[in-house]
Amino acid sequence: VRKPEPSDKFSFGLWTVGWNAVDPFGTGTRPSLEPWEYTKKLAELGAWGITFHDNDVYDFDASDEERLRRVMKVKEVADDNGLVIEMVTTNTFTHPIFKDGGLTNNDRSIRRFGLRKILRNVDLAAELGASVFVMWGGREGAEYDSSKDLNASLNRYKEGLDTVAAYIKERGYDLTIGLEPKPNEPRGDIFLPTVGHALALIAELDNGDIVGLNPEVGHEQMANLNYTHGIAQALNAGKLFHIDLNGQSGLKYDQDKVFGHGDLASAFFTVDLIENGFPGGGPTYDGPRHFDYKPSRTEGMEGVWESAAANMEMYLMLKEKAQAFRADPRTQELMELASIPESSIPTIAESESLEEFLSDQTAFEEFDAKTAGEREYHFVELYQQAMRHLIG
Ligand code: 3MF
Ligand code: MG
Ligand code: MG
Ligand code: MG
Repeated sequence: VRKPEPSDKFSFGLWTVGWNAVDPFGTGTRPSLEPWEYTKKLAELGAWGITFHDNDVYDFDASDEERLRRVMKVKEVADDNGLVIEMVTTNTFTHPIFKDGGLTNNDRSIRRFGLRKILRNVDLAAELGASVFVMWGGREGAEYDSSKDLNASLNRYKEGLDTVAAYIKERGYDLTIGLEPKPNEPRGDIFLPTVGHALALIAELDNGDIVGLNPEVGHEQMANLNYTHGIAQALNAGKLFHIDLNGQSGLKYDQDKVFGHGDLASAFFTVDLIENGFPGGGPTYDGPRHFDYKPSRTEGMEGVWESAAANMEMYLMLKEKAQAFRADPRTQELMELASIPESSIPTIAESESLEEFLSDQTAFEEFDAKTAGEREYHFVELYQQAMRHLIG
C-alpha cells in the first residue's frame, strides 16, 4: 500500500502517541516527552494534522505566560512541519475538581468554573485555526442513580452546550462543536452514551445548528452498537463533524487499539462509507481522518511510532479494498439483486397523493404477499463479495 500523504487528512491527538501508559493498575512504561516532540515524527510518518486538549500542552494551573509560551511552541513546531491544528478540545476530566463533571456537576460553582475553562479554550481553538471543537463529557455522569436529579443534569448539559455554541456565534468564530458520546468509563454511566442520545439532545438546543458529533469507533462498540450505522445516522442528520478512529475488541474497557485492530470487517465498512459514500449518493464526510488510539502499554517508543503508522496503513489498505469492492461489476450486480438501488426510490411517488396511494389495489388488495415473501436478497453473497475483496 502507498505511503500516507497530507491529502489523506490523517490526524492524531497529541494525547495518543503522547500517552506514557499509566493505567489504573500500573505506572507509566514510557517516557513523557514534551508535546511538540511528537509533532515532527507524526509529520514524517505522513500525518496532516494534530489535535490536543488544553492540558496536553500546559498544566491545569499554568500561568498565562506559561500557557501562551507552550501553546505557541506547539503551533510553531506544527507550522514548521506543515501540520494543521485541526481540532482543539478541553480537559474537563483529569483534575479532582471535575470528579462529578464540568457542565453537569451538582455543584454550581464548579459548573461555572468548568464553563469558563471551556470558553477560554474556544478562544484558543479559534486563534489556532481549528475548525472543530470537540466536547467529550467524560465525567458528566454518575455511578449511583441516587446521586443525580437526571432532569436537572440534562438541562444543565443543554445549558452548557448552548452557552458554548452561542459564544462561538457571538464571537464570529468559524468553529463547530463535535459531541463525543461514550457509554461508560470513567463514569459508571456517562450522559450522552451513544450517537443517538447525542443527536436527540442536539435537536433540543437553541444553537444546535453548529453542534454535531465526533463519534468514536470503540465508544459505540462498547455499547454493543454498530459504528458504521452510527456515523451513517449522523451523516443523514447533517451532523457528522469529526470522527475518532480506533480499534476495540468487543464489550470491554475502552481499548483504543489501532484502527482495524478489533472488528476488522466493521472497520472495512466504515472506510467504505467514508471513502465511497452511500451507494445511492447522499451526504458525505470530508473531514479529518482522526485517530484517537493508545499505543498499548507493552509498547516502547518504537512501538509508539509503529502503531501510529499502523493506523494510517490500515486505513489506506482498507480504502484500497473498499474501492475495489465498489468498482467490481459483480458487486454492482449483487447490489441490484439485493434491491439496494430501489431503496432510494420513495415509497410513495412524489406525484402520488395519499388518496391515490390508498386506492392503488396493486399495492395491497391485489398484492401477492406470498411470492414477495419468497424473494431472494442475496445479502450473504454480497457480504461474502466484500470479504473476497477484504481478505481474498
Ligand atoms: C476518551 C476519549 C477522549 C476524547 C477527547 C476529545 C481522551 O475515551 O475518547 O480522549 O476523544 O477528550 O477528543
Ligand atoms: Mg476514547
Ligand atoms: Mg476509546
Ligand atoms: Mg475519543
